[in-house]
Amino acid sequence: MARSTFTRGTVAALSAVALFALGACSSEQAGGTAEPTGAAEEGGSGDETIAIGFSQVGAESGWRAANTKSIQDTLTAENGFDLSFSDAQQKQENQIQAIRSYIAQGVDVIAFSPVVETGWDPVLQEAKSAGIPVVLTDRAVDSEDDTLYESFIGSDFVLEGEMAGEWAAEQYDGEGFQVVELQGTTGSAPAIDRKEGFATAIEGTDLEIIDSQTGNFTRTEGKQVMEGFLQKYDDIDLVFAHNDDMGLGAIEAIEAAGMVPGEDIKIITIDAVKDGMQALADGKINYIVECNPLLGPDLADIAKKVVAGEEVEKRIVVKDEAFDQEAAIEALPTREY
Ligand code: GYE
Repeated sequence: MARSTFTRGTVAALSAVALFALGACSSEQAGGTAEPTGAAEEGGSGDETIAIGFSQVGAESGWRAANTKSIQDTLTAENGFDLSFSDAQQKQENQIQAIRSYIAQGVDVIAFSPVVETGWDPVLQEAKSAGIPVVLTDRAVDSEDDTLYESFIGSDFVLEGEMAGEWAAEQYDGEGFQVVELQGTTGSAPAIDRKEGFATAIEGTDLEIIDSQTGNFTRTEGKQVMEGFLQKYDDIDLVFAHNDDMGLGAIEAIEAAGMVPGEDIKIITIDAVKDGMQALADGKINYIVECNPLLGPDLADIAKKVVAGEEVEKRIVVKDEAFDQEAAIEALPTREY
């Protein structure tokens, strides 16, 4: 796909200007949390409030909690939004239902983070027919028709997987490492892309993925799957977990089996949320590739432009860093999430 890209820094700068301009003409208000309201109550006549419906994936991880907070803290009445927020509990049918109810409410914009990649065309077509623009955040959809959404804001998950794999190869190639992989939610963009990126990066090395199963991005399932791996194999050298939470679950399983995580079995994860970074600082995780969850400001910016009928970038790529133990110790005190 040939898509134009726009980096987060630029967007953040633009959105800061937009928010400042808005703040300057709104009356002082204490910034409370966004309320799930019935959207544009008076039909939006006169005032410029943007009614936005947001369908969140769920509350499966620390990353998701930080992402929800960023969205709710940014799409406030003070910033010119009337936010309807819903949590789909990791179920596509719940997201489809939420999107349909936003269409029925007649919101100005719909935003969502699609739990899985496929199966969205019919509901997105309904939004399009109703004239309601859609913005994707965090995860992509797999659709032939990219007129079904205005913009997709989120990280490059293939690159994240590659960064994890490159570090693994750099550290451990030549040692015949046996790797187990804890995959994210089956069919989700980050699970598909991180798996692909990691596999590509370790190609041609002697690191071998001996098993790969989903832990659904949760700590509980990550632990259960790791327990299964530990029963099945007695020579696991490295865990690649598609997020911190599953890596933290794996730590519990490894410790329960009488081994030392980070030493007997190395661990690489993705996200770099607080709990993960703490485990990295403590030496229980060896390396973390960041996935920035603070998408609220970019979403606010794009939503305003879309409603104003302005042209927006089709793809906004969020930049991510990576951390080893030393970098985690340094970053932790000022970490926002
Ligand atoms: O890595 C994981 C969350 O879609 C990038 O979803 C997101 C992923 C994140 O559950 O922790």
